[in-house]
Amino acid sequence: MENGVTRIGVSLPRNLLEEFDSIIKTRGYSSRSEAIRDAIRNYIAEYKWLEKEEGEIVGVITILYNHHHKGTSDAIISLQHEAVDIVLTTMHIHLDRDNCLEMVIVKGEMPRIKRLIDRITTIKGVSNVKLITAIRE
Ligand code: NI
Repeated sequence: MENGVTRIGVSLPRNLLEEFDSIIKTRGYSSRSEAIRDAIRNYIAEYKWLEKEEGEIVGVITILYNHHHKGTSDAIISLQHEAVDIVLTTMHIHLDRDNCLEMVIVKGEMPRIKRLIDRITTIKGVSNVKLITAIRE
């Protein structure tokens, strides 16, 4: 068990919190704090997994973003141009009026792919970035 408890205050967009609350209600969490603790543990586990991966991999980076947000799609495209040696191809799907899903197929050394993911993740307007690595024999 974790020792000690620290209280933190977090500012969140209202719609993000409403969505979170609706999901945790469906999943039966007794408190918002418990759900947030679980979400943070998952975030840490995912990051640690990403850190452990090494060597050359083939994978798909999925990027969800709001295309109304000024500069977001330009920034995503620029990063792909900078990493042209590891980006094999890109598929862009206009999900609805606001959101785009971009799937970038990458092949290269994990540290470079991680760096690309970190940079995409911090672009304003990007709401979700995931890496799916293909299993190779
Ligand atoms: Ni689009």
